[in-house]
Amino acid sequence: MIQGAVIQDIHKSLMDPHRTRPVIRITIWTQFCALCLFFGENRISFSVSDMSVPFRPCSEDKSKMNDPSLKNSYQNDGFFFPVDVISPQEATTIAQDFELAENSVRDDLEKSALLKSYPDRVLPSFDKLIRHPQLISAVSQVLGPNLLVWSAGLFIKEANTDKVVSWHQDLTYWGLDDAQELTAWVALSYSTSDSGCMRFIPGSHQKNLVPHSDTFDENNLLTRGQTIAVDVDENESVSVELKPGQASLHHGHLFHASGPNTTSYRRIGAAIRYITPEMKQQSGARSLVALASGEDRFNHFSIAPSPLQRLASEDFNRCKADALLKREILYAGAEEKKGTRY
Ligand SMILES: O=C(O)CCC(=O)C(=O)O
Repeated sequence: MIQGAVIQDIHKSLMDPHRTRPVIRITIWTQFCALCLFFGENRISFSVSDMSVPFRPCSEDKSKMNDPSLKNSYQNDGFFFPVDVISPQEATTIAQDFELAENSVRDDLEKSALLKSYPDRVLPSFDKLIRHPQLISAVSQVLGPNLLVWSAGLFIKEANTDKVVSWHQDLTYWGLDDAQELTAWVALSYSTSDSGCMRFIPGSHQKNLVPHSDTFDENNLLTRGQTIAVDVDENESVSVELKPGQASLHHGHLFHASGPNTTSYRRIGAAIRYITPEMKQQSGARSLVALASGEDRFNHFSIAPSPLQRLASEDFNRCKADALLKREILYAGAEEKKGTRY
């Protein structure tokens, strides 16, 4: 009972964002999860809707990684989830590594932006994540064994924020010549309806690309605040709730969006964009990719080396050059170029 009270005390202090800074909160969360594991989860009763418990052990979930229906569901619906990639504890460690890095470059706006857009190019922990065997195994079931990562940017929704992502199709502005692409969105915190998880429209990937209009809404996390300009029946949408360490897979033509974060925790996800090496930029630009699995016999892109250490200047410079190139691609034809991504 005393143990339960101690744990509940830690839990209460973690709920108050004014009392703890993000990095410290994650450290305490790790200890909190360890306590929960040690004393047995059953003795502590937090309601499931209280997702302010970001890193909770979830050992009972069976991995769907080798589920034979993965490819069928993906082809029919345009998405598949959940895929158990790493444990909640590993997800905590990666989120913690990012937040430490975020803290150390906080006075440098350029590096801060690059860190969010290229965590896999400047942090070894994220480079390892994009190559994780569980992830590669799941993605290969759809795209085959040869995989490049075109980008792996973070989508972060701070606690109690109005930031949203409007209905869109990913491949609209990426300037790629084909649709051999898949996003694995890996949750590094809980991602629930309350914290603004993604919503997918099943089967919408079969529509090819539809017209979008740019809003440049400052509450929109997309580069151009682009939004689908045809009707989207939101009643058909599926909420993609994930636990830390789980991923969803979605097709580059799938209609998807996400709402605000009304919880007291920070929702973090890495959107890892896998493509096949046959793909190329329509402009002929050699954008920066990572060779995550297999081989590249096409040489359409510039293959980045793995980061040798955290936050190396050489890696930031490589990302900066690619960000200039990607901005040209992503804002092609746009009236404004004011987004902060890339
Ligand atoms: O993280 C989100 O809320 C949206 C992410 C998204 O649109 C994407 O990964 O394509």
